[in-house]
Amino acid sequence: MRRLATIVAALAGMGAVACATAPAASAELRQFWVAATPAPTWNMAPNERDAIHNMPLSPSQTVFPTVVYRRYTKDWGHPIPNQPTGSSNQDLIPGPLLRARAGDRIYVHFKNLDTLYKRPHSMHFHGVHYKPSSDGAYVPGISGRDGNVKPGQTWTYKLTAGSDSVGVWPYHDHSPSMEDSIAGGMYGMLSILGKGQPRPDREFEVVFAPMGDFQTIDGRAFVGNTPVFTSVVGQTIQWDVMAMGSEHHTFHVHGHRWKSPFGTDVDTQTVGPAETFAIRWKEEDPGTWLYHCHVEAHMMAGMIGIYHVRPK
Ligand SMILES: [Cu+2]
Repeated sequence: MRRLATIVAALAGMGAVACATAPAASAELRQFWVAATPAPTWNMAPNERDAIHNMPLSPSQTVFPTVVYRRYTKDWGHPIPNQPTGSSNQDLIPGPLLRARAGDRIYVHFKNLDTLYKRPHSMHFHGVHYKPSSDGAYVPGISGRDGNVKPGQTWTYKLTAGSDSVGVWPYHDHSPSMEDSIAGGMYGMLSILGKGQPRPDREFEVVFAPMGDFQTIDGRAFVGNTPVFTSVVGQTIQWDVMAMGSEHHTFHVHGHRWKSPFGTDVDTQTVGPAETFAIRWKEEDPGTWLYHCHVEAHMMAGMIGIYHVRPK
């Protein structure tokens, strides 16, 4: 008996030590407020130009009403930019970049403000741990309110970033209106750092998705409309790349190389629907570069943009 008590005491002691030194001690609760809000005149090509074929486009081809995820201050006080400061000249598509670190708890407070189509919406997250009530996917007769947030309603998705959550992951509408919502740009990314992993100086989000008659990057088509990403020589930059829809894409950056998941040097990497990857490099090549999907039909339909690297 005494021996058992000693073992229990020893285990308790180990537990105390484990708790005191556990990285969880530095874990945070990260809270985000996001709403589904109308973007009644979303324009895939605001400059009304197909810069690949050097042809004019008309608003009847490029403008359509949609609903997007938008980041808000606490308790949906007022809207704030979806993208990290200095990382892009775009907003609204994709939805907010939700950043956290392994070990963190993440609360995403979602409100459906879809006064345009008055559809139900939801948020379904990949890559993180959660209970079924935070799944956000609608299945008739099985799922709860998390997968079917009606206009005017709210839901809080409670997530945890594990050590197996490091990297970038999609989130998207998985409600009864999922198909229309994703076609209209209701998707975004989680970006989760490992414990102690430094944040990059610049983080660029590239979401390849078809939209109307075009192939878009972050909801825009053709150079002059797609995101212009910028960095300075010496900065560490990270590309967060994702595909949504039903097609595969090949992410290509001119004048740069990176390590593939197999450790080989590449300058083009494939990404399929709901797949993601994050790549990093220390920038040392000043100039104006192109990035694009290398599926040629996609590039010709708008999937191409500009990356500016300023000298130090
Ligand atoms: Cu493509």
